[in-house]
Amino acid sequence: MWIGVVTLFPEMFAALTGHGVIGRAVQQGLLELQMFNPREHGQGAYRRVDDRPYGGGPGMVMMIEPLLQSLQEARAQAQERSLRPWVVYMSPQGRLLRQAQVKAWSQEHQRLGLILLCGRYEGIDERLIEMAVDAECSIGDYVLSGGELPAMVLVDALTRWLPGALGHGESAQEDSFSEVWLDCPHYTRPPSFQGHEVPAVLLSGHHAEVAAWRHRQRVLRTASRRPDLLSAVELSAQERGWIAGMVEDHTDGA
Ligand code: 9WO
Repeated sequence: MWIGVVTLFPEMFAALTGHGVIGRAVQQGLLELQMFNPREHGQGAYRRVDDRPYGGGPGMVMMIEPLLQSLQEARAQAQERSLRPWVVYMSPQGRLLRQAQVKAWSQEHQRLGLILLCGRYEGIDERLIEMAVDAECSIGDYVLSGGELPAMVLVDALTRWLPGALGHGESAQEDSFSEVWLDCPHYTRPPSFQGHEVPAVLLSGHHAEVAAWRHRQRVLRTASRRPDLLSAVELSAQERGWIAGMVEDHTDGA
């Protein structure tokens, strides 16, 4: 997958490409990350990329022209690879990123490529969004100092779905569970630690019982911690029963 990133701080992305799953994906050629710095198209001797906001107020706004030139540079690189990438602006005003969308985009944009636009200051000139942005993407309801960390979050989430990116031991949780339910609790040795025990079923060796226990834990944790996620699923009678028993049992696993 080819991903172009338009950013004033390309060095930040070394944190992503230098380690672990993403680093390996880059080395294996599964992921190509290309940086485009609007500073190179800045105006005047000081390579200016920001200006004061019309209407007044504090802070600065990123100017259209340097960003548009970086976008054109990125598009040209995409074209050389026969790609037709979307431009995605990382912004708290965007649609909230979810795992189902990550999975869909990882497939879609393996064919098309992706250009991630990272804002700084108070943001970018709205006309650039109208003219050149296909989607706005938020990773959560908080304001940061720029779009770079959210862009890295998106690249990380997408890369995990690239065929061959994860090792044998790792799984992208391809089952339908990962989009719907929270994860179950995990344990490793020792079986008893300072009076805290590993649930006996996990030591039993009964694979079917382990699977059933894990599924129940996922359902109960989702119901107790993120009930908002339940509206997206059709609950089975068994799952409804587990949730109904939650309050009496005090066994929400949370
Ligand atoms: C600042 C601000 C202040 C008060 C109310 C709303 C506000 N929004 C912003 C804002 O969007 N500032 C941005 C800083 C300008 C563009 C880049 N910045 C950014 C991107 N901060 N946080 C993100 C971001 C992107 C995706 N997902 C979560 C946060």
